[in-house]
Formats: sequence, structure tokens, C-alpha cells
Amino acid sequence: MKLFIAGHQGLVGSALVRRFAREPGVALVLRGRGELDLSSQAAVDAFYAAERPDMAIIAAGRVGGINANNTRPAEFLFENLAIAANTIHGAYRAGVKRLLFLGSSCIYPAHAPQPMPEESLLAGPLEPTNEGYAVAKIAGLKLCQTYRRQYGVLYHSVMPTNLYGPCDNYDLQGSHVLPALIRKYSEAVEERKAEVVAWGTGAPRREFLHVDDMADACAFVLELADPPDWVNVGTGTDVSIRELTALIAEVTGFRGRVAWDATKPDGMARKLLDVRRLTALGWKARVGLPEGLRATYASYLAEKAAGTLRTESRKRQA
Ligand code: GFB
Repeated sequence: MKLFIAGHQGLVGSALVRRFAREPGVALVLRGRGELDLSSQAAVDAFYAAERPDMAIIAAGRVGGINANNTRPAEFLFENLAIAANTIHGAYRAGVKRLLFLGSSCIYPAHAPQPMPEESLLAGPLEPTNEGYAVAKIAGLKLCQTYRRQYGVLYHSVMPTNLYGPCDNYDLQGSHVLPALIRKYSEAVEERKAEVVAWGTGAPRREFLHVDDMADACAFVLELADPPDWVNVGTGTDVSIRELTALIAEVTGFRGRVAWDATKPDGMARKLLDVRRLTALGWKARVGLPEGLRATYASYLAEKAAGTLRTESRKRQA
């Protein structure tokens, strides 16, 4: 079985490679950023025609934290829309039988009920700080749903909550909160600083899922004969950003104080997924946050020592 993993160099894609590399009978089809431009329809069509994979997982996209999303909405909308359209339509034209598209918990409305059920999709306006990214991910989800309905192909989606783990982006302007704080706290310890600056008020709540759990959830839904069109993937529990700073201070050994930069946005007040659908199907997350943070801090230090730490935003995290 030939499995194409789009975006295999990113946080999720590299976890998918680790997960599927141990699956017997699976041959991975991978293309780096320099080899295949997923925003080019002609390039993607030529790739599919040459490789003819049986299955595809679309984990590619331009990704980033609240600041990157908020300041570059056009790039987030256009690039993710192009990648979704090209990889899904191209797969259909090349006869790919099954495809899994990765969305995001930010597809749900800003004022969705918490925890957010799958049914809250399109029930209200989106959170303004990541509207571009969310619209592109909703389009990808809808492409899968409509292609499945009209053409009979088994294309479906998963909606992960905020992810973290090895191979994350540690660029302080573009990254998500968890890797940003690991780097800030770790550097503060090294430089013997008394203070770390975090963004916003610390009041927003976020749910964090280890990326190895995410890869396992993808493998699980790909085994389902009749999967839901989209299903939430999370842990079912959240913490405030203030609580997260305390956990990261503990893991990194930082004993100073945290200052809150109120000029930076908070984003959604809460973003907790309702995971009952996936739980009922038989999957649940295994890695708890304290354990996941310890492992991620260890990979941060190892990546830093090896010189592979991503500290600058790439044009696209594909
Ligand atoms: O992870 P994050 O950038 O994105 O920020 P979202 C989460 C919260 O952490 C916000 C606060 O309230 C930030 O203000 N925060 C505190 C920080 N200190 C920091 C810091 O040093 N860096 C960062 N980045 N945040 C993203 C979306 O939203 O989540 C994407 O923009 C995507 O579209 C992703 O859905 C999963 O959780 O707010």
C-alpha cells in the first residue's frame, strides 16, 4: 500500500512518518518542500500521475501561532486553500482511494459551546485572529465531504486541537504558545534572567495534544470502514495559559517571574474540543500534559544540541 504523507517535514507530518514507518506493508511516498510545490496544481498533478499512491494524508500547510495568523491572514488563507484544493482534487483525479485531511480546532465558531462538538461547524462567526486559516481548513473539510458524497471516494477529515511535540517551530514570532514558552523559559534559565515575557493576559484556556497521539488517532480513523466526515481529536481537558507557564517553569527549572504583555492578543477565550465521538469509536489520547512537556523539553534540548532546532519561520511548513 503506497501512502503519500503531504507535509512530512512538519510537526504532524514527521509524527505520521514515525507512526506509519512501523506499519507492515506500507510504503511511504514523501516529497520535501524543495521537491514539490503543493500550491502548484500542475506540479501536484504531475506528482500524483507519476506516483499513483493508494492513500494520502494531507498534513501540509502554512501553520503558525496567534501572531503569525493575525498578521499574515492573506498568506494563511491563500496557501492553505491552494494546498487543500490541489492535494484533494489531484488525489481524486489520480484515483487515490482514501484520503485523510487534517484540519484544526479553529474551524469552529468563536462563540461555539465548550467543549466544541462537531455539529458547531458553521454555526457562527469565526475567531478573527485566525479566520484566514480557518476558512481554508473548512474548505478542505468540505472538499472531502462533497467528493465523498458526489464521487464515492473515501475522503474524510480529522480536527486536531493545539498540537505539540518533537520537530516543532520555535520561532518566537511565528510559533504556537507551547514551543514559544519552552524556548523562552529555557533561555531564561541559561541566561539567568529573572523574568520571562508571555503574551496576552494568561486567562485563555487551551487543550494540548501530543503529536504522537495525533498520529495514532490518524492511523485509527484510517482503519474505520465508515468514518465520520470529520471528527475532533483532543484530550478532552484544557489548562489556562497561566497554568501552562507554571508547568513549563517546573519542567525547565525556571524560578523567576512571568510578565504579561497585554499588547498581544488573547485569541479565543477557550478552545476545548468535544471528543465524545472519537471516544465512542474507541480511541483516546495516552500522553498526559506533564509527561508530554517533559518529553518535548528533552527533544528541544536534543534538537538544539544537534543544530536542527527550527528557530525561524519557513515560508511554508509543508
Ligand atoms: O498557541 P497560540 O499562538 O495560538 O496562542 P491560538 C495561544 C495563547 O497563548 C494566546 C498566548 O492567548 C496567546 O496570547 N501566549 C502567551 C503566547 N505567550 C505566548 C507566546 O510567547 N507565544 C504565543 N504564540 N502565544 C492558533 C491559531 O491559535 O492555534 C491557529 O492561530 C491554529 O490558527 C492553532 O488553530 C492551533 O491557540 O490562539
